[in-house]
Amino acid sequence: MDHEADAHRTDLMTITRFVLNEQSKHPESRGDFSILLSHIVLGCKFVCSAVNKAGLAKLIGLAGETNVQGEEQKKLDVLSNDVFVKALISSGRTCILVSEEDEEAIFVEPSKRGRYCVVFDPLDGSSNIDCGVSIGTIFGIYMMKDSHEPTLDDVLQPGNNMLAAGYCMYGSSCTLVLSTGSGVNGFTLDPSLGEFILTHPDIKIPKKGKIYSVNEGNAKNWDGPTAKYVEKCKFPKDGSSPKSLRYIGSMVADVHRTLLYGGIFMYPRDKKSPNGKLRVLYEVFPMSFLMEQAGGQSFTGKQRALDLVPKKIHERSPIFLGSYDDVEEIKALYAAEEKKE
Ligand code: FDP
Repeated sequence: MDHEADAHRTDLMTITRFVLNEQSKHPESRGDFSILLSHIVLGCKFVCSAVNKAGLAKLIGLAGETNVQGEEQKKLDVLSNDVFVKALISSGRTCILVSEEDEEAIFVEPSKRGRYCVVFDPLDGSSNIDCGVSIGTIFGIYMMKDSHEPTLDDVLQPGNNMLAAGYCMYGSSCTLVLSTGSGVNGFTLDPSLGEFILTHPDIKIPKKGKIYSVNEGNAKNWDGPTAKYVEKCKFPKDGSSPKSLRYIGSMVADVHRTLLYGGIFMYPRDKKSPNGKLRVLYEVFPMSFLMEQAGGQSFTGKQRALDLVPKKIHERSPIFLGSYDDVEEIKALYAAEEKKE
């Protein structure tokens, strides 16, 4: 009998235990962050359960409202947003919430206020809900620097100032990927225990990948560097094999695959959308934070993504993120283009 293996199997590292371990490395910590995270985890479990029951519970369908981006909201979007907003406020640790689903930021009333600002997309990839494709929640966490009255400027900070970021993917399994600024760890929900268990410790993205991920339907409107890069992926001139194309159209799923297998995920600017499609605060920043923490890079076409300073809470930005070497190539193409201009 392999006692060591058995001990390993029975000694489960739950996300709660993991976060408490991390907390113990900071003796000055009052446990506020652990409490906040436990409320986010609860939100993820709730949404996971709702997503799994969606077809049965007739939750799928339009709720008859339109969100800030002019998209029709699904019932699951509305539900997920409600769940996260309530979970975050009831943690007593938040002061400002920015959700993809709400036009205005939510300022938590003083009696329930804490020091953290949370930016989130409660259910990203909503066009995939009705056909059962993986969708997810994305979040980023900032901390108020001092105890002033909260203002929008507290969330309009560069991604570099984020304290933590993560996503939860509702797919063939429910996976929560988290970084608190010292590496990236992945946890899988064990439905029988109702606990997220550490299954992907210290995720590192391969330095170079074999996959590119982009909506090629937009190719006719791409700029020069994006078009050149994709051409190189398909027809490499250095004797290497062409890259494979994988595009789910659900950011969490596409980024998750990129993180584990390597490669590049792109949502570039194009003639129709000069700022791309993805939102800076709750899509670009959290995913860029995770990529850098896993050893990859993230670039907007002009600069390191985490250096952006958003002016509006629902601002968009082009994004190229993934394996270090692959992002280096797109950076070189943009640098060459800039020289020509
Ligand atoms: P969706 O429109 O389904 O909500 O920002 C939302 C997002 O999905 C991302 O999850 C996804 O990466 C992207 O949009 C897909 O956009 P395209 O359909 O234009 O490719």
